[in-house]
Amino acid sequence: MTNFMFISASVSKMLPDDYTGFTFFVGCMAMMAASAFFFLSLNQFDKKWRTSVLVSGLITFIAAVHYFYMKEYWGEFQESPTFFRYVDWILTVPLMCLEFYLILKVAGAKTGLLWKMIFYSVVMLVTGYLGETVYKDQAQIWGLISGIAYFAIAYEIWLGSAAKLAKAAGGPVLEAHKILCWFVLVGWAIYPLGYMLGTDGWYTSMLGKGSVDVAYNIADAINKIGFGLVIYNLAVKSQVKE
Ligand SMILES: *C/C=C(C)/C=C/C=C(C)/C=C/C1=C(C)CCCC1(C)C
Repeated sequence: MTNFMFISASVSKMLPDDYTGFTFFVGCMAMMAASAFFFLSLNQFDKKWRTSVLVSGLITFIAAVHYFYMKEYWGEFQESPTFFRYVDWILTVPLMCLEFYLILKVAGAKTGLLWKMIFYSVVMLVTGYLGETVYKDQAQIWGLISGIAYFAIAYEIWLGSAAKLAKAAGGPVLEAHKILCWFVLVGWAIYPLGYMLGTDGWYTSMLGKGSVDVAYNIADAINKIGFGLVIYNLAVKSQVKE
């Protein structure tokens, strides 16, 4: 009962000109809809592809739950929910690395590749978090370290061992791998831009408070849902062929 009352009391007011709040709200709905779509499609796939599509659904579902908290936090305090944001990322980005590994398994991907990419993403996110919270006045240096780790991920999939495995796999796997590579290079590049928007003294005055969240929210929608759809599409194509 008390729990229920807490939930009903926690619905915060949305101001009509709160565009940032709007993107949190729409983000939450979009992630929920995408999760329903991926989960409900699971039955049509055989075992080999089911795991990949399941992970797509988990990524958007984890995001949906975090967006629920983030939109409340924003509504209540009109402040960036940086903590929830990074908890979401630290769970979902490694799952995106897992997607790369899962589709490349047909070409003999080893778990070493998976751990390497997870390691890079943890470095990228922990240093980004430190730059946005604990060491705000050294945002540049933490952002730089984070950027190097981001570059390492991009290198691995575009030119490193993951790229070689994709070439060896060929066909729809290679096609899907290429599209995912573009997501990482272009879609993920929105995040460092958002980070710069949020760093004091850089562009904060240009677009105002909340612009960092708008950038992150748009990037999340593109990357999490788009990424999932590429995997879904690959699963559909491969299934027809078999
Ligand atoms: C679903 C969430 C995703 C795909 C999040 C990705 C986040 C990044 C690629 C963040 C990158 C950052 C930098 C490259 C430098 C500045 C700090 C970060 C963490 C915003």
